[in-house]
Amino acid sequence: MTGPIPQPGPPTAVLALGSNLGDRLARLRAAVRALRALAMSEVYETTPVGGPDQDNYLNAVVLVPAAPARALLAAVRSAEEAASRVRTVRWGPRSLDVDVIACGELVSDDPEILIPHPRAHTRAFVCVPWLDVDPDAVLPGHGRVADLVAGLDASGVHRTPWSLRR
Ligand code: PH2
Ligand code: MG
Ligand code: MG
Repeated sequence: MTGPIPQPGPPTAVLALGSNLGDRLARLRAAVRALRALAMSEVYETTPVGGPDQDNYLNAVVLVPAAPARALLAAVRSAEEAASRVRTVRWGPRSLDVDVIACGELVSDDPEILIPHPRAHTRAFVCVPWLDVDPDAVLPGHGRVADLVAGLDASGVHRTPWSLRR
């Protein structure tokens, strides 16, 4: 084999962001700043999956420095609270939802913060943007994210021209 030896980057956690209430793009951008994202995906407009009849989401995935499960949960909650999130209906409309998807090989069976996220492998609105920030991503227990995407219905996931940077 020739060529440079690939250097692993710093350990990161994968967070999925979603918003379908208010100024969706502004909410995601504020979350990216609050969470000190190291890398960010494109922004996708997505058809709601599950829950009541509701408006389309904007979804994205960001990488943040790896941390213990409870520290990730605290960061996520504080970003959600800063977006004035109110918890009402499960899977219902929300100003900002931040879910911890994975953190390397970390497994958390803490009911407050399950890692890896138990439904991530079924969600094109998570797996498609994840590939933007890590084309070689692996979801522990489910394999390569690129392979998962190949088997998911991504017809409701549309890349937008908008950027999380501003
Ligand atoms: N989040 C949910 C339920 N359904 N659908 C889309 N398209 N995007 C989401 O972020 C989303 C959803 C629960 O958190
Ligand atoms: Mg969610
Ligand atoms: Mg959530």
